[in-house]
Amino acid sequence: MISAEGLVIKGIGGFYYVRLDRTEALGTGFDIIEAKGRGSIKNDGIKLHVGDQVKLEITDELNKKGVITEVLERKNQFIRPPIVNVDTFIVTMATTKPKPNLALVDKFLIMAEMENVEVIICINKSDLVDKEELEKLMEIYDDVYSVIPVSAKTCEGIDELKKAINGKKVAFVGSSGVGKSSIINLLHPAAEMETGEISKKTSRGKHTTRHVEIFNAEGGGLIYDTPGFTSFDILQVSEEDLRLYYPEFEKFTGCYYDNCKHITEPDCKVREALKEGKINKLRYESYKANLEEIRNKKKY
Ligand SMILES: Nc1nc2c(ncn2[C@@H]2O[C@H](COP(=O)(O)OP(=O)(O)OP(=O)(O)O)[C@@H](O)[C@H]2O)c(=O)[nH]1
Ligand SMILES: [Mg+2]
Ligand SMILES: [Zn+2]
Repeated sequence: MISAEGLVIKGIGGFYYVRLDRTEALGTGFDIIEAKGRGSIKNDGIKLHVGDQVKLEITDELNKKGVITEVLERKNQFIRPPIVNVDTFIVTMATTKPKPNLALVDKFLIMAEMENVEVIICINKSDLVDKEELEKLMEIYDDVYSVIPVSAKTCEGIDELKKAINGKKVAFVGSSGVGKSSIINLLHPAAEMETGEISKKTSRGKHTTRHVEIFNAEGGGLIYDTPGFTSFDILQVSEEDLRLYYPEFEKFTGCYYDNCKHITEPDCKVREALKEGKINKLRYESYKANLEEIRNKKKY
């Protein structure tokens, strides 16, 4: 029996695929072991996730099987998508097909803000719109986040994205069909993930990626591909706290009420900034949509 350490790069049906850190023991290159979690891990109430660094025992060298015995401490943890130890969220949207769902994009941003994870906004399918339309989308976020427009079809912007990844652990998140897997295929040609057509009828994605999976980035770093979804709840955020996760609002302090939600309150600095064009209107609209959703959820 050989003890080793490695990274969980995929998990399907109770099996975890662990890429070993050092493989001298096995005498091969980069090796992947199929492992189950030892009962004691489950007893501790830990569920293994893609991105976990683990200790394992290799029980069958020939068939590359093993048992995970310990999960090392996590830097951070997300439930949807279920990933851990991420440095950066690459929140991905498409210019069109599917049409941007800004309230949903914000939910990914909120998740990142809550865990203090860096954000890059990637606007894919730049080939499908004219320059003006693309710039309008970029403007929504470029006050706050770095925004990188790309096209997985023409490869426009892909080099810039590669530079931005720069050795980090980045997770591509976003709606189904926006092109996450298509982009990742270009960042690491060996990845060759399945990509899916967009439904002609609904212009929605078809949920091609079913499982989270980690790939090596060309210039160092790790890339997490995640399944897209078309909607999800936010979560544990309260009405009062939502505004905290819109960093550009925080620049405009001094509202009449300390706990101003920036909706109908008098003497609201955020709404003033909105009127003066200092806060993006679409971003404010999606803030309102998410606030409304939290309010409605509370009623039930
Ligand atoms: N025109 C155009 N089409 C693209 C581009 N990127 C991806 N597509 C197409 O969009 C469709 C969906 O792409 P995927 O990469 O499967 O999207 P995804 O975000 O991984 O979707 P899920 O795995 O379902 O979450 C495919 O038909 C791609 O060929 C692009 O930049 N331009
Ligand atoms: Mg995919
Ligand atoms: Zn206010």
